[in-house]
Amino acid sequence: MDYTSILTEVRGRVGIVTLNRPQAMNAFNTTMVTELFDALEAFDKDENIGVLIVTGSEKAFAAGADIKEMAGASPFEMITQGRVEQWDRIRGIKKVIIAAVSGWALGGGCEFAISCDMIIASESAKFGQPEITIGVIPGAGGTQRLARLLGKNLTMEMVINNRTLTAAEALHFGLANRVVPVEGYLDTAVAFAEEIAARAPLATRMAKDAVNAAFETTLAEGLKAEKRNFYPLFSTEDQKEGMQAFIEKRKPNWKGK
Ligand code: DAK
Repeated sequence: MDYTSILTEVRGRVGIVTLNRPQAMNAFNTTMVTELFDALEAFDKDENIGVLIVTGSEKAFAAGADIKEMAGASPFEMITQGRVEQWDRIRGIKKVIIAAVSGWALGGGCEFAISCDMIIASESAKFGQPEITIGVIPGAGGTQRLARLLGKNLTMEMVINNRTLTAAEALHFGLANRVVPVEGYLDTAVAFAEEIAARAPLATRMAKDAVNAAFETTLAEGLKAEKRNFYPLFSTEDQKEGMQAFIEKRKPNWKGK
C-alpha cells in the first residue's frame, strides 16, 4: 500500500504501524486516521500476523487531532465527515494491539493509546488530554476510557485541568503495562508482542474480547460474555493440544484451529 502519513513494517509475526507526520508531532489529520485504520484492518486479516503494534517517534507518539485541520470545522462537518465512525474502527480489530508510546501522547494521541489493549511506554512518554486548553473536551473516548482506567478524580484533573501523566505515573496508575528506556523501546515492545503472538491464537482473541466486555457492560452480562467465549474453545484443536501438552510435559504446538 502507498501510505503517505504512516509506515508499515512486519517483524516476525508482529505488524507495526508507525505514525509518520514528524512536521506536526504526528497529529492525526484525516488522511493519517484513514491510513492507520486501513493498515490495522489489513494486518488483522493477515494470517501471518499475530499481534499489532502502533508507535510514533521517540519525541511524539501523537499530539492529538490536527488542530489546524479541525479549527474551522462546523459541528455539522465534524459529524458528517465520519470522524466518529473512523475512530470506532479500532473496536473491530480482533488481534491484540499494543501501543508503543514515546514522547507526547496528547488528546487523540492519548485516546488512541488507551483504546489499544496494552501500552509499552518509554521513559519519556507523557499522557494528557489538553483539549480544555483549546476550548473543547476529548472527543474520541478520553472521558470514558480514562475514567474506567484511572477512576473519576484523576480523570477529572486530566480533562479539566490539563494534568499530564509522566511515564512513571502512567505505570503507577495502571495506564502503562511497562516503562522501558527510550533507546530500543520499540524493540522491547516487539519482543513483548512476539511473546503474545506465540500463544494460542483463538484463545488470545477470545480473551481480548472477554476483557473488553468488562468495559462495556454490567458484571452479570460480562460474566455471560466470558462463558460465551470460554466454552467454544473446547471445540478447538488448540485446547486439546494445550492440555495434552501439559499432561505430557512438553511445549504445545498451536495451530490456530
Ligand atoms: N495539530 C496540528 N499541529 C500540531 C499539533 C496538533 N495537535 N501538535 C503540534 N503541532 C505542530 C505545531 O503547530 C508545530 O508546527 P509548526 O509551527 O512548526 O508548523 C509542530 O507541530 C511542532 O510543534 P511545537 O513547536 O509546538 O513543538 P513543542 O515541542 O514546542 O511542543 C507539544 C510539543 C506536543 C507539547 C505542542 O505542540 C502541543 O501542545 N500540541 C498540541 C497538543 C494538543 O492540544 N492536542 C489536543 C488536540 S485536540 C474526534 C476524535 C479525536 C479528537 C477530536 C474529535 N472525533 C471522533 C470526533 C481529538 C482532538 C484533539 O486531540
